Amino acid sequence: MPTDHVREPTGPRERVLDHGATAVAHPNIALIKYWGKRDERLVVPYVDSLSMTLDVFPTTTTVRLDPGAAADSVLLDGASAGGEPRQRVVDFLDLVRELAGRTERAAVDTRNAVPTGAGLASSASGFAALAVAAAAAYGLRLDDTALSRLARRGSASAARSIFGGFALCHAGQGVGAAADRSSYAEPVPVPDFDPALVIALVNAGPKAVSSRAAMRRTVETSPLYQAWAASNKDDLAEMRAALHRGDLDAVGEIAERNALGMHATMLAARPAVRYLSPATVAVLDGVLQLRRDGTPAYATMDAGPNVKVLCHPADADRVAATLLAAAPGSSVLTARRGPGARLRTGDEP
Ligand code: 2P0
Repeated sequence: MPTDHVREPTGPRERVLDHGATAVAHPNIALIKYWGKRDERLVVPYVDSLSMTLDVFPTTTTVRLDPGAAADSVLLDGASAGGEPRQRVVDFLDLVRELAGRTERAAVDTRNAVPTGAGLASSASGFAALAVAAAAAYGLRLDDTALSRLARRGSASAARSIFGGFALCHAGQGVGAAADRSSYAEPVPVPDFDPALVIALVNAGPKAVSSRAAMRRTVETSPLYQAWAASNKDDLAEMRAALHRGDLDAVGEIAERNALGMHATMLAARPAVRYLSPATVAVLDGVLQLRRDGTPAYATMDAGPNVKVLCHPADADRVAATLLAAAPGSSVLTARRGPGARLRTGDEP
């Protein structure tokens, strides 16, 4: 679905870019985590995961085909990307080109409202937006399941950001093509459950170890990994039931233990991977204090020091104030459930 035709003079030869498509996607936070890949090339997870897509920190990505170009160009927040970030986008475009039977190079312009690489799921919103925009630009007609499978090839958590609200990502069965076909996310409809997620940003800088490298090391060296992966199945079953009951306390308790268990697997890796900082622990103390004082609040942490706290919307301001007091110097923001990835039509700003 081409949305625009853009002419851009590029020096001596005027180059015509066309078939552009723009997509918007939001990050998601896993309540049941994905950690570890059973196929690194195809990005197939070891475990199922379940997440909430947020209404904050969208990524907006435009893909324009550039038939005259010898290579893809990638702009990330206005700056030309190089190294691994660029290579991941180029690899992803190669996959889309292979699926579409096309060869044109592309110009990609992606803008994150979320701090990149800080454990706030920028790769989830990023590859979900790129999947939707690139599929449209290259004329692929994919349903949401196929888009989710495609987004997974960029980043496993991106498979879930294709959908709004709550989404379950299947680890899939078999190996090779069978694993690729059967690993995708689908929505988990729980229309009456609409909690708040208070995000405590204790450090917005990029992380020291990429989640990709950290999960590889965890799978290869942590004696706790298999035990956590096995317990994830029970956590998922209990989480689904708790979501359907709209039981915030059960959802929160399961999410918190699942996240702490995931971090325990990393702490036991050799050498250890530790994303949690002193400020993270201070925020966790704040969450415990809230519960002792009668306010339901439950924490989850990803591949970074920031903490996301699940609570009733009516309690969000109190929770935010407590977390700020627990970790002075941090900033807080309240998110709710947000929309799935979608193409932006030409008349939107
Ligand atoms: C998750 N995380 O389920 C887990 C929990 C972080 C902790 O998915 O290697 O950027 O691109 O598949 O998806 C972060 O890892 O990693 C992540 P790749 P991704 O949200």
